[in-house]
Amino acid sequence: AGKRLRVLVDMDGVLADFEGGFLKKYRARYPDEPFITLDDRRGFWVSTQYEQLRSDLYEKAISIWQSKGFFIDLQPLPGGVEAVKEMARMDDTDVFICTSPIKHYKHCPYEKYAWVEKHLGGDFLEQVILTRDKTLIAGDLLIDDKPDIQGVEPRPAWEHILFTACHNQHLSVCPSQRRLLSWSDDWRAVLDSKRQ
Ligand code: DGP
Repeated sequence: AGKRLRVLVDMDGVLADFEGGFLKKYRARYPDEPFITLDDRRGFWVSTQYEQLRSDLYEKAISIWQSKGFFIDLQPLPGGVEAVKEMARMDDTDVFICTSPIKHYKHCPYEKYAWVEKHLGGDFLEQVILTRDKTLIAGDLLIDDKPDIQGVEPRPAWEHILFTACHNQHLSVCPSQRRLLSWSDDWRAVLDSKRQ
């Protein structure tokens, strides 16, 4: 009998449409300011690219995800909720949602739990891990759209599967790094490749 497989799934950019939600609310709040289309997004940090566009847009970008309602209003990315529910039903498989809250804690942590309850159900709240350091969390796989995941643990237990997002789609990552292009990609094969 093989051991159980533990899958860590990121939230923003993997299950929840952070980039789309940001752009929509930014344009609604600042209709006269320049913006970056999703096609033109480069780099993980939204605020960094807006700062490069014009320095005062840094604070305006941050104001969007610090606002009440930002995280709970994020739309699910296609197929993500269904994939995670299917993983949770698989034999010998444990799935956790592993997400880093922003440091402006007034709304974000609460709304992340509320989002999970709304889209995955109350039972799934057991599976939520909020951490600013994902290297400390032991798992077989971490499905995440951030290209460089670092923390205090130099040798994390997981293999990072880079989930394709607007900001990382043009990045050439090292050949050993595996990608999931979307939830239509063969995530079941990725899980199977880690089973013993
Ligand atoms: P995670 O996807 O779990 O690694 O969490 C990263 C969070 O940071 C997520 O909520 C998206 C958010 N984020 C994106 N761009 C920026 C940025 O420029 N500054 C900050 N503070 N957070 C950002």
